[in-house]
Amino acid sequence: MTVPTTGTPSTNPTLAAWVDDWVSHCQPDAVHWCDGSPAEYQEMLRLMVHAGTAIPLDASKRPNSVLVRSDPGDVARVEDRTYICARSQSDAGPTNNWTDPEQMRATLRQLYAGCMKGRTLYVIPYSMGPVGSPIAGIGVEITDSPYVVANMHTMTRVGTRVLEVLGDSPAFVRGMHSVGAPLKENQPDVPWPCDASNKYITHFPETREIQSYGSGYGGNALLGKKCHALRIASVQARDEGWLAEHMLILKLTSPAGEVRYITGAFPSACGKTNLAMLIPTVPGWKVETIGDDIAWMKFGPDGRLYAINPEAGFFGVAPGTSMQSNPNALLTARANSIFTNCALTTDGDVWWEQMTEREPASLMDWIRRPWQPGCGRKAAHPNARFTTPARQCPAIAPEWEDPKGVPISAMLFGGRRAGVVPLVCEAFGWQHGVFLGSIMSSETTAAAAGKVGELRFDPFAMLPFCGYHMGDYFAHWLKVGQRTSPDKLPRLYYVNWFRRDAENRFLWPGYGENSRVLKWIFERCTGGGAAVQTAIGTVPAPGAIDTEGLAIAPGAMEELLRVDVPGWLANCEQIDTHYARFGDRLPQALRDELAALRRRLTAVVG
Ligand code: OXD
Ligand code: MN
Repeated sequence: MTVPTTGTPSTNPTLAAWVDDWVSHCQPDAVHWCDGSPAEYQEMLRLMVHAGTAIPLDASKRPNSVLVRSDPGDVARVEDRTYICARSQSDAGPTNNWTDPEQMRATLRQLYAGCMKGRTLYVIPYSMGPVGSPIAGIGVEITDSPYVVANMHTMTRVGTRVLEVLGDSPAFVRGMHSVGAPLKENQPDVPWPCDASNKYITHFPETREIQSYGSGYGGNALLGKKCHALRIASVQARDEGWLAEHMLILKLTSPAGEVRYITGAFPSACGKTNLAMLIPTVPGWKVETIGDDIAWMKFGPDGRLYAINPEAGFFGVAPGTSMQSNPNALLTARANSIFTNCALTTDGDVWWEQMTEREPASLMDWIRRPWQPGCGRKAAHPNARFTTPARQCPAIAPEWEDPKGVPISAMLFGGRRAGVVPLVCEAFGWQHGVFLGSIMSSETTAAAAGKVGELRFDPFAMLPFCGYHMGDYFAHWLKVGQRTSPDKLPRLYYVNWFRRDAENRFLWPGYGENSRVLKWIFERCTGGGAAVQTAIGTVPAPGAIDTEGLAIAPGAMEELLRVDVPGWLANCEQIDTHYARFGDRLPQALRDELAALRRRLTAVVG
């Protein structure tokens, strides 16, 4: 039986056959090929409102925007249900869940049988990166969720022009997604269909495929983001000699008008969006945004690494975002945005914790319950999000969509560490920088399901996102450093905005004040920036960080830059355990770096 179809089906034979197979297996009531048009986006909003998934916000306050509340069982990425189904378990490595690909395909094939009954199957052709850019990549996502279609419209470039660039090529990432909630005849739908207790987020790196089942939320369902742009792309990058990283990209301009581009890898919900959009407190300096979450980097003809932001929107963490912490993010989300799991105000707008100085007198919270200040519950879910177009960001750099990318001068690695790790430390060279990236650790946040505040090693902020063996990933980074001359490589830095004093208070104010650290890094990249060599790396010399006008406790700067030798020696023990997981796939160069660090630390203690 032919299924009623709207939109223009692709004539690409590989794509058409792949879609046909899933249509006959999932048995949707209808098929729609997405064209990426504004009318299509509006239709998705209309469908969501009609189904009770979304409510329109007051157009005078938040034009063309909706609030969506998910099922409470489907609120974050599910790392324990995320699999890398490489042919050999050893290729997935010790940091990924693994199941044999054929076994996983069989499990999912069964779950997908008839899973779209009563629903529409949408085909979303998308480009990660500016359409046609030599650094960009194409994917096609099949989904039965209008929420996913609408979010993909904002987060990626969707539609006909992508199919034109793809032509008849079979080189696209295949993403299959279903919320896993078929409808029987006359069965009413629920506002957020999902199969909360039976989620699978699976990747088949060798065949560049993704199969996701049961969740409609964020990185579990918007397959262009974490699944394609990080897990599958990291494998492509290894095979082809480039980098797909969990990094923001920013443009830093000095008062003299000189420009440097910087990337930064930080674990989820550690302030990447804030850093990418910060408003410097140092007079005359300017930060503009290229991307807030993912960077794809390839070598240009001049031997330098050029980065693009593969995404077209921001899927930002809402709680904590305010006109104080990140005005540019709030202003970006002023219109044309989808808010998920935020609270609803009595006048039809959204609210979340710390959005305003004073809490509203009453709200409807994210699980649709009445909420008042002091009631003991959060109004918004801690992982509530806004999906908003990057082009609306007041700080977006004019070149953010340049197909050739921007040349990177420095890369930051950072985590959330209450102690030990100083405010900033420059690597001695590429190999030492790769070592610093490999030992990054952070206290966990609400972006992933699980316990918040536990210390975990999160190398390069890629622990949940690396699509292959992490030991091989380190080796790949080392190899990238050998592909060009050292002076063309970005300088590498380890930063920590979250160090605390003995009373557990933050030592560093963060946010716009981070521009002081960026300024020092800029100076280092342009031949200045006074520095001292320590056992752990090169740190700013006393007075080298511009503290003019900075309100900071006496002695805090010294403490922020202090090398805590006993703390680092204890850290080395933890690194031993962390490294032991990678067995003989841990590059010898990193073992050597750890041994050298120990020697330098021991020499300090004498
Ligand atoms: C994200 C994440 O959503 O890292 O960006 O969890
Ligand atoms: Mn992220």
